[in-house]
Amino acid sequence: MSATPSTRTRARLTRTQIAARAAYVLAGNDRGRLTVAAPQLYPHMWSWDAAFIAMGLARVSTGRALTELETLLGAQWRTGMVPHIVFTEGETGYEPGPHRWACGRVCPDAPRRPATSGLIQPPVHGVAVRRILDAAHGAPAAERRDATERIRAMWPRLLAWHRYLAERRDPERRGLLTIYHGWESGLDDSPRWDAPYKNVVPAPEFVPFRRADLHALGALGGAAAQRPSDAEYVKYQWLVEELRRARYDDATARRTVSFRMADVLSSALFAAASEELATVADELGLSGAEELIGYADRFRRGVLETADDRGFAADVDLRTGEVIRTQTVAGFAPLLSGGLDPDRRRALVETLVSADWCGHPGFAHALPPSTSPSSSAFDPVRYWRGPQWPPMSWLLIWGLERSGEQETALALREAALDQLADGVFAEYYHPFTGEPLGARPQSWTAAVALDLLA
Ligand code: 9WN
Repeated sequence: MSATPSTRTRARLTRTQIAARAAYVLAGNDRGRLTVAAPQLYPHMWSWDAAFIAMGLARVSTGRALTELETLLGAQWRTGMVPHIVFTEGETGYEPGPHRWACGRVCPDAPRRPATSGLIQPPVHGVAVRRILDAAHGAPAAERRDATERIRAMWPRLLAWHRYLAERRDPERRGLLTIYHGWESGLDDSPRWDAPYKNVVPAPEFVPFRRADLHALGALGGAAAQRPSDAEYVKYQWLVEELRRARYDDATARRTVSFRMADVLSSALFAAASEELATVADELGLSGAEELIGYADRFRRGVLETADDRGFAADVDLRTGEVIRTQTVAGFAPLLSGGLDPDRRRALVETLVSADWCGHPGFAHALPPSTSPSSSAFDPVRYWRGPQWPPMSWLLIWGLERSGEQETALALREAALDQLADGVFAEYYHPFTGEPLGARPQSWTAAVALDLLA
């Protein structure tokens, strides 16, 4: 156990102080046209982090928020794919770096510059665009006009992104997005992927490279026990190698890569983001509203088809057709996609607040853990295997609000702000002690604080 004092003894910030410090963190991590995810551990732009960061920045400046999305979309592939990492030039502190991905070299659809990874992350960008436009409604006329124009200008890229996902990541039209790597889910080492990762076996000649993440975390005083294990990391690296050999071509990857999962949480977020973008299209008179509503319907249905009688959703192993039921936060996907009948929605909210989840009597803050403490896979310090992640709290608060579950949303919002009052803006938190874990300051944590306070 680390010597970090528990939340009970650490100084607590007022709400105004949280907002001021969160804005300060984002300014410190700002590199001009992008905000690094976390200066030491993740010194580049990450796709879904950028969306959350843009939502937070929108509370300070809608113009700067849009710059974030413009930078990300500026790295879009010809296929419409938005890469999970946009590399900042000259930064060598993260592995796998640009030379390992080699996207620009092996794939004609990838940009040569900026260098990017060859994966995706959960498509929450449409949610960010909606929130930026909402924030612009309250801004001075010139800022509002500028925001509207810039959203119009990025619209073809947003549509291309959603089209890419609907066509290339769900060619069988199940309403579920295919992922080829746990990194694509954003919940890298979640127990969701334990079973499918058993089939990921690096070739005997594969030489794993140095783990820069452990070095960076060590410098921050964090322990290796907070990160995915070495055994998992070799598989992560091997999957990158498999994808590179497939030249990041979706049709080839579907045949050759040893991990192919239907990700229920990303699918729910895709449904929600499509719906949000459709409202933007309506408001600004842009094309594609019907198409987006079509995606929202299809993916909502896909998510709900995996739900059990309590509304709890599951991933599907597309290599075997097996439904993989795990006690992870992804099970609450229907609260994000919407569409559950009122009985099952109630049941799902009751599960969320039960002692197996947020309501565990030992928790420092009644927030969703990444994995249920009642699961045998639960680990309170290790990454997505137990700790509480502020962006995940944000998503569930947002989903609850959209589902009309205001009371629960409010309780979670209070708990989330209470957690963030430590002023550390950590990547994730120990559910029992409230101890900050992982990278710090983490940009998306600061960003969700700003949005929650708005
Ligand atoms: C791999 C940046 C990202 C987040 C992910 C989180 C972590 C990367 C890593 O950091 O993943 O993409 O190196 O561990 O799991 O959700 O986007 O903050």
